[in-house]
Amino acid sequence: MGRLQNKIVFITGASSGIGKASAYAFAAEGADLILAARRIEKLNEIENELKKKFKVDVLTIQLDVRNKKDVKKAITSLSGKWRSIDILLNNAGLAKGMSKIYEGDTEHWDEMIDTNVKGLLYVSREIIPLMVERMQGHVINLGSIAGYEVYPNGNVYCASKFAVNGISKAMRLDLYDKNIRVTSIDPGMVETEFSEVRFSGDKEKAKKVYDGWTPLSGEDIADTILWCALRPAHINISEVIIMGTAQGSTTLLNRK
Ligand code: NDP
Ligand code: 8X3
Repeated sequence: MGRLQNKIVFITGASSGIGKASAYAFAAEGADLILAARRIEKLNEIENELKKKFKVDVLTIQLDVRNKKDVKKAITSLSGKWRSIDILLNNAGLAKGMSKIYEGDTEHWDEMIDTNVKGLLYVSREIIPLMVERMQGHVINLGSIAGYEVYPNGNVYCASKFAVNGISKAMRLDLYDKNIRVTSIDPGMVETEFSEVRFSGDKEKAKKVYDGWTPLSGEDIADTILWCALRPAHINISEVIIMGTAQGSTTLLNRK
């Protein structure tokens, strides 16, 4: 019997990378899942696999977290047991481009801030009240090492993750007396679709980021997220900074 039987986990950005790996990790512990992302066909494939392999209930929602109205509609229309969300994994996020602040693409800036900051807030605003009502829950936010350390040409992405860092700290102040845990998971480089998205589909350029060293995998982060979720109820893991052994900082990599 899984340790999260009868628990409900809501994951944003579950169609790929860390979110997808987390869906598998939570399902393996028996949790029922609400999976949200824009690419519904990917979510549907994951749903089928999870149901078959782990016999858990899965609900998929096509959702762009940037759309405040859609976020509200998706969450207010949840019914029955699906309203009793135990764990919210605020994972949807992305980087777009790398450039000097005076040369940045403002469309990229909007996309990063709207997704990483405003999207996370919209989803949280709808789900946390359901947790407060039940006086239980766990919010897990995907921050980044980029929320502690700025690197050259990372300006707006880093700023968006500094914002997530601040939001996680603020959530903890607002929720510690509501029996709701808040965890910030802050990885260094993880090999997912992240770099491909950052470099607008340039697979070669994306691959180079991970060449010559062993980066973290989505599964490594999912394992850490699950570990936080499985701590006894009186323990809140506030922040986890996790990097590959060959990563010394946002800019230092021990490539072979
Ligand atoms: P991926 O690109 O593999 O996954 C990103 C996920 O976010 C996808 O499922 C994507 O789904 C979803 N997403 C993006 N935009 C939206 C949106 N507007 N609405 C809903 N879902 C959206 O990258 P990762 O798994 O690496 O990234 C996950 C999180 O981890 C991000 O917040 C990222 O900033 C953070 N992170 C990543 C690190 C890394 O090096 N990879 C390191 C530190 C933190 P879809 O396109 O289907 O909507
Ligand atoms: C992703 C990690 O260092 O590429 O948040 O910005 S980094």
